Amino acid sequence: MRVLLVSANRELIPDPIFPLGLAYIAAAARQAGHLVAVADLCFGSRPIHELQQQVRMFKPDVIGLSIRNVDNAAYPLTVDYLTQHREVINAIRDVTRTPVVLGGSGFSILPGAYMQALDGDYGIKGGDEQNFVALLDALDNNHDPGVVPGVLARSGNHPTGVDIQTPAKTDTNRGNRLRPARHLFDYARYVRRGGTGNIQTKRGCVFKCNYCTYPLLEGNRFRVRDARDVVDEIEDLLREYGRHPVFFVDSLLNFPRGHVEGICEEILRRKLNVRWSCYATPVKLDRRQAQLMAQAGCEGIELGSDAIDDGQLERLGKSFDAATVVHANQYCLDAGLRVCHSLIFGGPGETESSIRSTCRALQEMRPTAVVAMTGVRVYPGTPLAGQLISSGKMAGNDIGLMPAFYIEPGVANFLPAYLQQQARKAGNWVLPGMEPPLLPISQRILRALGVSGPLWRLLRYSWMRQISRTKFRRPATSWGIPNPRRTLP
Ligand code: B12
Ligand code: SF4
Repeated sequence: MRVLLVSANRELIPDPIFPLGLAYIAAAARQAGHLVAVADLCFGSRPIHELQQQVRMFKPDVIGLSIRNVDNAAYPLTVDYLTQHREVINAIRDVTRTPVVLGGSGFSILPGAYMQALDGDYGIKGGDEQNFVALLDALDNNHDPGVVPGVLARSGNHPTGVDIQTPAKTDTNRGNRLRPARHLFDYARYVRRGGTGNIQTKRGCVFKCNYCTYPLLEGNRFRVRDARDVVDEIEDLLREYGRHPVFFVDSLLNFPRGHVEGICEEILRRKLNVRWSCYATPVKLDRRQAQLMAQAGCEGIELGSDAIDDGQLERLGKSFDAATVVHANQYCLDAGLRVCHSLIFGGPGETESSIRSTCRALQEMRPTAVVAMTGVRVYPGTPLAGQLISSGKMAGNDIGLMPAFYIEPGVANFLPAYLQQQARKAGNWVLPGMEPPLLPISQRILRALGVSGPLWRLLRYSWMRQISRTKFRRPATSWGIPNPRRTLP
């Protein structure tokens, strides 16, 4: 079949991100013998027009539309991408009647609602490339696509638009060493403009943080790649595209124990000169692990700490206590790693005292950077959504197509001003929902000057604070529209 794969994502902040997931889908479809073309809307000056032209010329039998982001997950400066996704699908419908298959992480969070909102012909929830291949086969052979795992057909929509989530099916590609078809895209441009490439070493997450979608998207077990296979891919990347830093897109790179160690040892064994960064958990992050990561080229880790207060960590369903975060932070700094803490303030049960204790701990820990969210983004199908609905704190209808956030009412008035004050005092904090993290133009200039790797690690410099802390009030996004109804209390 002739398959056109479209990456709808045009967000350039914090960086343009190479559509790795769609590159996997493309590789699987090619491996199954289909003729694949891609339309990447990220950089084009007239992306919609260019897409229509490509559809007319390529004449696809099937179009796969990848929807990565639903919104920017930040409050109150929430940016919702639905309008832009509608624009893309309408443009396709204007020029062809070819069936459109929706997929991607954004779609998989709200499959039923997105099927309705975009009027997709088919949708595939989750990341198993073989499901897409099976759907293509079914369409090619006039079989019933409804029997393909993870597939939603038009008739199968949930009438309410609110999704009933089940964990994504375990994917099968780990065994056959599928490599993303990066060559079909302009990977080098993403590296130039975004400062990093990306690579995946495993899927899934075994932890049960109550607000998190990752176990729903990728499954609640780890499926890990062999370290040699991962490092082969890194070597290929550096050979084909020149030396550049990579971001490991795994939910957490340093768990289960032994996984990151295997990759680091293989990098060191091959004397590979690569800079990389990743998400990590403080669980079992000890001195040895931090040192090994630093030796193998890690230039920064983003710790999913969420809070540094025992009560609040427990309420968020985290699997560690505040002392574990403090120690992990210290091991990383001692090893020379830069550390950015991702925090969520205002979740259920948060109090002024728990907020202050997290901020006090941060002052003492002196991390490289802090990204602090005001309120917690509530996604359908998560344990948090269930708790909030059953306790009457949110209505089921509130947790659907429009981005929903929860801020504990007792701290709603105190929190925004307090966080802004902390951010001003510390100097290295980013408050994505309240202060735009970076001007698109500043991002562009930094990357054009050859600054690569994660930009948060530069927040310790006052010039960086200057360009990311301007008083501008425009959207913190290149093409999304902040929702004007959302204001600070
Ligand atoms: C790593 C990551 C980042 C890194 C990326 C670094 C890099 N250089 O790659 C950073 C930190 C920069 C980042 C930024 C953002 N991110 Co992010 N990120 C992720 C994460 C953890 C993994 C993404 C990834 O690469 N996965 C690996 C690939 C292989 O999987 P995939 O893309 O999902 O593709 C698979 C399937 O979805 C499917 N698929 C994909 N396309 C298609 C198409 C079709 C037709 C089909 C059938 C299937 C299909 O098959 C693929 C193969 O398995 C996800 C969470 C997650 N676990 O998915 C969040 C996630 C994608 N991010 C999210 C968000 C919100 C953002 C930001 C908007 C946050 C912000 N305010 O800055 C920005 C947007 C940046 C941008 N320009 O788009 C959300 C999106 C949902 C939402 N709320 O909208 C997610 C899902 C996290 C969440 N909150 O649940 N992110
Ligand atoms: S927040 Fe991190 S550790 Fe917790 S479930 Fe999500 S990906 Fe796993």
